[in-house]
Order: sequence, then structure tokens, then C-alpha cells
Amino acid sequence: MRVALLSPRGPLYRHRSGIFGKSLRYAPLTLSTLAALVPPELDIELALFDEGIEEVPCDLQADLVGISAITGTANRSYELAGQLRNRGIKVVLGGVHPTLCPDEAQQHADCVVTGYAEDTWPQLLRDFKAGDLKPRYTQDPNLDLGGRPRPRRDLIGLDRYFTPYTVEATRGCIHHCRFCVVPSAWGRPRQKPIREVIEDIEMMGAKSVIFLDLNLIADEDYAKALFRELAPLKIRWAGLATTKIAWDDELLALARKSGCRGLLVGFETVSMESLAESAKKFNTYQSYDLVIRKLHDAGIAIMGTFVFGFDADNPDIFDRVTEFVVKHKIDLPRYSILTPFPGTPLHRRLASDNRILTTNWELYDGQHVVYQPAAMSAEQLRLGVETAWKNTYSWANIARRLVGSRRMLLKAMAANLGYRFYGYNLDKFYTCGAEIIAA
Ligand code: B12
Ligand code: SF4
Repeated sequence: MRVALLSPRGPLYRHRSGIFGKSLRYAPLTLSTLAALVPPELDIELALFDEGIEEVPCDLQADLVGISAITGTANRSYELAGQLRNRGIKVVLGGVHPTLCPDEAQQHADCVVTGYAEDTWPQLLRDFKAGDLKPRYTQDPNLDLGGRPRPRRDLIGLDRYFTPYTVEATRGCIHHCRFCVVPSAWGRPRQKPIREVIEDIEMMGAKSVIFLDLNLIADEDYAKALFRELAPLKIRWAGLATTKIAWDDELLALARKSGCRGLLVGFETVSMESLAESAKKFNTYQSYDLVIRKLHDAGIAIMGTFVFGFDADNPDIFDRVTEFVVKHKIDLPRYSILTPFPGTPLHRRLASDNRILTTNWELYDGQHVVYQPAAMSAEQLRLGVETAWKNTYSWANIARRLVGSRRMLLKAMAANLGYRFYGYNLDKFYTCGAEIIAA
């Protein structure tokens, strides 16, 4: 039996190889995780294609194809599914978008998998082999991440990614920010046994890794225990955390000691009203000033992410954020446009107010305005974000931020040059970003 797994590219990935001849992205774990879950006794011939770095052959030979879709890649996923089904190949759709919009996905596939797939994917393959593929598989909410096989990174061509060594310890998040898909798609957080995370890193033999976890410190006791076990490995790592990392000095010290050198922190905005609107008020418990100072004092570079377009955002918000990131020496600021991903409370509110302008999923990438903003026009929002990128990444402001921060100066400089190029070519170029800080 031949099975192929595909991760379709978003429309904006035009510069896939770049000057390095490899993807500047980090290696996702989706396909390698699913590959590891294939039951050995089924004797499956497996092929993996990440369309972000390679073409999917148009004469792909397979009995069953699994496609992983996020919202921005949903259209492309449906297009590929249609082509494959026309050739008589069975198609399974899974991932965050089919989880949030299963009925829509079902129209394009023989089978839809919602939620995680640790138990359902192997079951689905067994059913398919027995000629009994069901239309829908839903993961039991009591999923246990312990004792699962290590991702088959060997099957995805690690040498084709600029930052190949990615790992995950936890899934989900404890918070309920209204714009975020995570609580809606995946419910309560889950953790891998720490010993298994450590073994995974040891077996990769990597000296520098990226944690893909959405919020590595969601459970602070788990995070502390993980950091204690990481320290003896003497690796460097980067990952995602909330501002709460700076509230607990022990947690921050352990993070640093365990090799943390870069964190993506979702500051989201400098407007208190907008933080309240997005239910991310915990961001205000300690001043951003103090959070940034503590992280920098710990030698941790900050990729600070900011979102524009909340209802409370007036046209002065672009300058306010730009001034803030320059003043506080954020090492690598990144901006996106508020995006009402389907399934989120934000989407429900804007839809009920008739403010969704398009459901062309290709535009749900954080760089397009897909809803009617409250305090400015859609064009003002788009242009404001473009200007914020350009001002933040002007030569003078790069210098002001990096000279002030002095964290990982060479890497930060390289990453800033990459983002400057991106910011000044927004219409032509697109990349995700967290990878750069840890590279
Ligand atoms: C790697 C990554 C990327 C990569 C590749 C993503 C891709 N698939 O194309 C890149 C860098 C390209 C990327 C870009 C973006 N990303 Co991203 N990314 C991630 C990240 C950090 C890790 C994915 C991963 O490896 N997870 C680990 C694996 C094991 O989990 P998983 O993918 O969920 O897979 C499990 C299940 O979902 C299921 N499953 C998944 N697919 C399939 C398929 C089949 C057939 C089956 C059976 C099961 C199944 O089984 C797996 C095991 O349980 C996730 C966050 C996260 N931690 O998940 C965000 C995430 C997927 N990204 C997200 C976002 C918002 C973006 C950007 C818009 C960010 C931005 N503004 O730049 C862009 C979108 C670009 C576009 N054109 O659409 C959102 C998705 C929201 C949505 N509704 O689409 C996520 C969830 C993060 C978040 N904060 O919400 N991203
Ligand atoms: S803290 Fe981050 S991952 Fe958690 S719900 Fe909020 S935006 Fe989503």
C-alpha cells in the first residue's frame, strides 16, 4: 500500500529556496509526526512532500494521500485534493483548518480527521487497508502524548531547511485569547513526558533546537522541570512563551541556564483597550518595560510580535508601536494584521456584525485585511502596517534597537537584515520568522 503525506504551500511562498538553496523556514513536525505513527505491520510505502520546499509530482502514485491544511493553505489543499481524487486516489484532510471547518473540508475529501491524530491516523490506515475507510475520525479528548514514536525527521530531508532541528514538548495553551485558534482547535494543553523530550533531543544530536510549542511555559512547573533536565545537554534553544516568563525569576533563570537564547513573545499591542478586547489582559500585569529588561538581562533575544487592527486601534497605533519597539530595543519585531480565523471567538463576533469582507482563505495569512476594521478603513490598516514595517526596519532604527539590546548581535543583525528585506518587499516576499532568532 502506498501512502503520501502532503503539506501544501501558502500562496505567498514565492521565494522558497532563497539564496541559500534551502528553505529559510524551520522544519515543521506535522508530516514527520504522522509518518512515525504509521503502523509498521501495514507494510506501507511512505512518501512525504512539503510543498513549501519542493513540488508535489503531478503524477504522484499513491493509494491514499493525507493532506495537512492550515487556513492559509486550505484553498491549495482543496485544489490538490480535487486533482488527486479525479485520478481515483483517496484523500484524507487533517490539521487545524479541517478541525475548525470539518464540514467544509468534507466536501473536498473522502475522509476528514479532526483534532490531533495520534490514535485516529493509525486506526484510519488500518480501516483503509481493510476497505472500511470512514468519512470522519475524531481524536478522543483524553489523548496521552506519552510513549509515542519519535518523529520520522529522516523522511523530510532535514538538509533542505535552514533550521532543521525542531522539537515539541507540549501542545495547546492555557489561555483563551479571542483571536487565537489554539483553544478552539485543540482544547486543553497536553505534555510529553520530559524524559522522552530529552531523549528526542539527544538522539537528534543537535546543538541548537527550536521548540514549536505554542506556549512552552503554559504549565510553569512542567516548564521548570523541563529546563532543569535540558541544562546538562548544553544546547541553545529558542521557542515561544508569554510575557509571564518574566514574572517568575526562578523560571527565567532556569530557562537561561537550560540554553534559552531567543523567545518569541506575543506582546500583541501597546493599547490596554486592545489587550482587554482580545482577552490577553494578563499581558498587562507586569510592565512591558520590565519584561523586556528582564529577558535582555538574562541574555535572551526577543522576537516581539504585534498585531494591528483591534477595534480600539486608532490610526495613531502604528507610530505608537513603532516608537515602543525602538525605545525598548526589541531585537526582532514582527507585525501582522488581525485575522479572524474561522472557529475563533473573534471570527464569530465579526461575522455576526457582518464585518467579514472575504472568506478567501488564501488571504488568511496575517498579512491581508479580511474584515472591516472599526476605527479606520481597510486600506488605512494595510498601509499603516506596511509603514510600521518600513519605519521599524529603517537603518537608523535597526541600529538603535540592536546597539541598545546587544543580545546575540551578529545573529540579530542577520535576522534584522532579512526582516528589513521582507518589510520593504511586503507584496513580494513572505516568511514566518521564529526560525531566524534561533538559527
Ligand atoms: C511549522 C509552522 C508553520 C510552518 C508550516 C505550516 C504549514 N503546515 O504549512 C510555516 C512557517 C510555513 C507557517 C506559517 C504560518 N503559520 Co504556522 N505554524 C507552525 C507551527 C509552529 C508548528 C506546526 C507543527 O509542526 N506542529 C506539530 C504537529 C505535530 O502538530 P500539527 O501540525 O497540529 O499536526 C497534528 C494534528 O493537527 C494532526 N494533523 C495535522 N495535519 C494532518 C493531516 C492529516 C492527513 C491527518 C490525518 C492529521 C493531521 O495530526 C498531527 C498529530 O496530532 C504551528 C503551531 C503548532 N505548534 O502546531 C503554527 C500554526 C500552524 N501556524 C499558524 C499561523 C497563523 C501561521 C501564519 C499565518 C503565521 C504568520 N502570520 O506568518 C503562517 C501562514 C502561512 C500561510 N500561507 O498560510 C497557526 C494556524 C492558524 C490557522 N487557522 O491556520 C498555528 C496553529 C499557530 C497559531 N499560533 O495559531 N507555520
Ligand atoms: S497565549 Fe498565545 S497560544 Fe495561548 S491562547 Fe493566547 S495567543 Fe494563543
